[in-house]
Amino acid sequence: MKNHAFELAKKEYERWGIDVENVLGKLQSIPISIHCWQGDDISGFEVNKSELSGGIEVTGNYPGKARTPEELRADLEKALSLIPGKHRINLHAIYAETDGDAVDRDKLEPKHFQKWVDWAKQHRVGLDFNPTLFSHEKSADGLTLSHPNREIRQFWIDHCKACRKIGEYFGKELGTPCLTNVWIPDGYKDIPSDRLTPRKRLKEALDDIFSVEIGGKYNLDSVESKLFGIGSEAFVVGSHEFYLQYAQANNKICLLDTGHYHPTEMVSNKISALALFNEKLALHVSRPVRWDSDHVVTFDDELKEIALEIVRNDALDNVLIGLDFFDASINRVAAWTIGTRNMIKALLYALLMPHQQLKEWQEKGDYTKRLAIMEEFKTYPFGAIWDYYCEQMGVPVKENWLTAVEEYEKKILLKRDATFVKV
Ligand code: RNT
Ligand code: ZN
Repeated sequence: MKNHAFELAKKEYERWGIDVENVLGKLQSIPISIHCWQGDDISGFEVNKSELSGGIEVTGNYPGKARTPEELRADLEKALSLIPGKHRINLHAIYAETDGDAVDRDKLEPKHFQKWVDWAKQHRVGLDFNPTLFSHEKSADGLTLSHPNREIRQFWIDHCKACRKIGEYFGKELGTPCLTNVWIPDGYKDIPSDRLTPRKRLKEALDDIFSVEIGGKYNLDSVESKLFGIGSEAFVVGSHEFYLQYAQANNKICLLDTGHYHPTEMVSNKISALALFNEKLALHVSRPVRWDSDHVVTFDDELKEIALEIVRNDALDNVLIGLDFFDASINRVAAWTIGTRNMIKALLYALLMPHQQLKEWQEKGDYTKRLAIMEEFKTYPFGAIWDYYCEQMGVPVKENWLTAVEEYEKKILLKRDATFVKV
């Protein structure tokens, strides 16, 4: 049966020379790295679990949080069944499975992630990875790789080295390179009397971590900066300038988290600048609300602008798109579904634009036309193409995915927490 809304919409875009079928083919090939930690509020499965720390916060007590690897994987499967396309899952070191043994982070090995790899193979998803330098007694004072204490620093260096090997294992096993991303919480609550020394220590620690040759074929290394955290308001060791320079000088990938800049500073505006000097860059797409609050990604202007920058600069193969949000005040499977569908939607929106013409008008100085057409495209029948894409990919169209989440909540999630009464 013909989908009339789609056929009509397609004609509208074709008038501008946009090949909609081709766009949908392209969209299918863009993997989004979905962060596992939305499913359990960044708890992980360590035997000796510590409270969440590192200046990040998950708020809310919605029932149904995953408590075991099996639950987390089941929840991810549910979300993946509602998201069009083939994607990746982003793990943290605290999601290791150690069979009840307390294995400290510097001793982690690929075998502790074998179940994740088996699962990823079964579901044909790639894996990305992150060492966890928070929620641990050795990060209790807010310092890790820049810690003045040599032993503590060494512990975290060893952890990061172990994680790069795990990343390599993921890449080898799954046939797609793993992005292993280093983010540390290090910073000070109040004005430092010395900014240089901790930064020097961080630089040396990173040099040590990356001194182990782990080929780019299976493992890609990235570094993620931050502006401030809770308890590190005055100073963060791994600032944007620090990592931008570090990545540049050491051939590492710079990872930009959209919540890690000043409120009016936009990551969308940084992509082209970085793309000129780096073969690859990585993103943690998030949504800061007044601070680095990690709200679920919505289909807002900045998300669209990020997607536009990636698409119009032909950088789909160079930008590794990952998500980073955690909201415990809503259904967690819905959070994944909403945020990831929005990221894909934004890419589709960006792919359905007459970029060539728009660029030409700018070059000619015809800013009237540039603005007029960019504005008109905002109300082009993009929704009909999105619905058709979902249908073709075998996932629920429009808000129908919500019914599946509600059923899953009733049947599975609410049973996890028998004490919760929904009002
Ligand atoms: C924290 C960073 C970091 C974490 C995850 C859990 O501000 O954004 O990426 O959110 O590693
Ligand atoms: Zn992040």
